[in-house]
Amino acid sequence: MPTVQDAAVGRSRTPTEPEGLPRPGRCLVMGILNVTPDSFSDGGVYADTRHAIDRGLELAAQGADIVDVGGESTRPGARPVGNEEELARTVPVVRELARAGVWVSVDTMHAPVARAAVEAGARLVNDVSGGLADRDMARTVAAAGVPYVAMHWRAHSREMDRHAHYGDVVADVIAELRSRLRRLAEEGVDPDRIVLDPGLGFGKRPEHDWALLAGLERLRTLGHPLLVGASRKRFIGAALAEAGAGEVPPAGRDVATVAVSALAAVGGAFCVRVHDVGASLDAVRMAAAYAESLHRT
Ligand code: PMM
Repeated sequence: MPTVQDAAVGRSRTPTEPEGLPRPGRCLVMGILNVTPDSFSDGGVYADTRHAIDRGLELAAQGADIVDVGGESTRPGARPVGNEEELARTVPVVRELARAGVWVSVDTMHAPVARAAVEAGARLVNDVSGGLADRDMARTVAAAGVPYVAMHWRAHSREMDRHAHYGDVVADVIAELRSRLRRLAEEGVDPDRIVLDPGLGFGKRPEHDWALLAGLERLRTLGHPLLVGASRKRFIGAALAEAGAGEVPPAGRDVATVAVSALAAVGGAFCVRVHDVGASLDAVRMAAAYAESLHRT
């Protein structure tokens, strides 16, 4: 992989695997566990602790490299829940899964939740705001020394659709992520532990999501591993409808998601975040075999 110049830290970097994460030699699969009553595709399904723990164990048994535990919905228009509620939803689940040997990440924008989850055994912090929603997040992650997913984000869910305006969306997302990287480095986050995410569906219309998916190679010039969160999202539903499949609700988009997982892995994604782990795991395995044979020819 070519070495690229990372403007955030002013030194050469190769976009390889970050420290502190599993290394299976293929794109990682992160299983989604939303402990929420209102997430867009699985809200309410795993809202109680016991049920959520069982689902997390099931995701791990299906082969998830990481199980991503979230306690606050980020669906368009969603209302914030407050730290107490988010802590109560996530920490017991994180603790039990970590105790069972599962590699757990916590999906939160809030530093107190990230801190408590890491104390309970989470090994990764997944922040859809890339540190913009809580000014203590960067310092918290730096102190915890865990890998950090910084997603491209412009505004909270209730207003993000108003911010879906771009020139060249790939160039704009690269510029905004680069400025995030600079700030995160200034606040002490180890660049070798930062994973970037273009933030599909967050302040983006379907055409933006497709452009970002097709632009992974350009995004990789940032010099960091990329996480892609496409699972069941609106742009997949829009493409299905456009292609004549009719209105497909989120829970019916898993097969299409698997295809997108393969595309993302072939495009060089480091990790895909999905609801249906088993099928995407096979997809990224096929992508690895394909990439391997491309290298040989
Ligand atoms: N999408 C959602 C939640 N968390 N985290 C990352 N890093 N990337 C994403 O694209 C992302 C995320 C929203 O989807 P969900 O409600 O199905 O979890």
